[in-house]
Amino acid sequence: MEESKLISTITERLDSLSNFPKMKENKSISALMQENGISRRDFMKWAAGMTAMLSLPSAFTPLMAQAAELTDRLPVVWLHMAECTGCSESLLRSDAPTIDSLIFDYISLEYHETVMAAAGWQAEHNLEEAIAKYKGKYILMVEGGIPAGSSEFYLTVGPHGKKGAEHAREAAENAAAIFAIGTCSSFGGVQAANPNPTNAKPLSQITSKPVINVPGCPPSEKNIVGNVLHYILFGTLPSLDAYSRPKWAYGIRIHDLCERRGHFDAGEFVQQFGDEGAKKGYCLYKVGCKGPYTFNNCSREKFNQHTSWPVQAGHGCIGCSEPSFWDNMGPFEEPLGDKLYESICADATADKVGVAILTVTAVGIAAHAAIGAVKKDKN
Ligand code: FSX
Ligand code: SF4
Ligand code: F3S
Repeated sequence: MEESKLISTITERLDSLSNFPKMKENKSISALMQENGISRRDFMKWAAGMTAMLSLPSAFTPLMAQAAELTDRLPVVWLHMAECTGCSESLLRSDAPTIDSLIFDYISLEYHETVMAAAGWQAEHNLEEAIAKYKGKYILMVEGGIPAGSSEFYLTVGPHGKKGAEHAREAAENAAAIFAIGTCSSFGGVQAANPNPTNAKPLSQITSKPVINVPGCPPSEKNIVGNVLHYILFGTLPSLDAYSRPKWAYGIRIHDLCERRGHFDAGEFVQQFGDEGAKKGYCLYKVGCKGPYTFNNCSREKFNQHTSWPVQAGHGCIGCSEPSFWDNMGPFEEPLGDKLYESICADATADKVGVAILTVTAVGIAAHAAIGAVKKDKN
């Protein structure tokens, strides 16, 4: 769709959304920002950053700001399955609240076990009520892998003793959009790591409804909030990759925009943590960086208000947004080399093609690292 047409479609959508009642007696987003020492100028800068992150032209910035103001019109139900709550924490725990975390406060969270006061019967009642009241209108976010056991008897939640899988399936049934938040919910995560004793599954295997995966262990707050804003702006599924991840966030490899990439290309590697190469900021491939095999926007968007990210802090990427990274990317402080080659031969899984492609890349990357190092030694 051409830009002006798209702008008018979105404007119409936002106007109609602004006629929806506010879900709660929230302060306006501007008041909330002001209270936390964030100026309108900072807010607009953030909106411009979000616009660029979603690969939209800068003309969309005012619409992005308006969409952020309307995040309190969409009810959100957030369910916890088996996980460490790191996904919620990545949004909630910051000593100086970021605009993303304030938006998370502002979103109309109708149900979220970590932040709500209710417990027991009351909590379960609130969940049922939210699902019935906002039928077909709420956004469902599910965090955590879903243990399926042999008869789904794991993860019994609440006074009725319902199973996590039942909760997730029922909530998915009438949701307007469904996000699997974190690698656990997207791909099974640490629970599903070999030997997966609870038969943990990703959300997409529990419901037949379309699920948008937002992986990362935990995912960046920008990718969570960005998905909500994308939904408010467009009301449709974003363009997804083969693993149902939005391409605007997971369309690039960590390695492609890494600030240490020049050192990789020049064959300059950290050989062990703390050596001269580490002090010079050399590439972390040989101490285990999985950036060449990992699709995520960390090297572009960074964390903590764009200040740093794992590789900048001196540790390699561990591939936390990839399926089965606990099994496939380890050991985390050793290069992958051609290790995967053996594991695929032994393991005829459905992921064979994906892993095989990865392996070809792995062998190529390992070869580059070796050749690069030889060249360097000759020099
Ligand atoms: Fe933890 Fe979320 Fe990792 Fe999983 O993040 S940070 S184990 S993705 O489900 O809580
Ligand atoms: Fe950066 Fe890792 Fe790639 Fe090296 S291997 S350039 S540290 S992403
Ligand atoms: Fe995860 Fe790698 Fe980013 S470990 S947070 S995908 S740098």
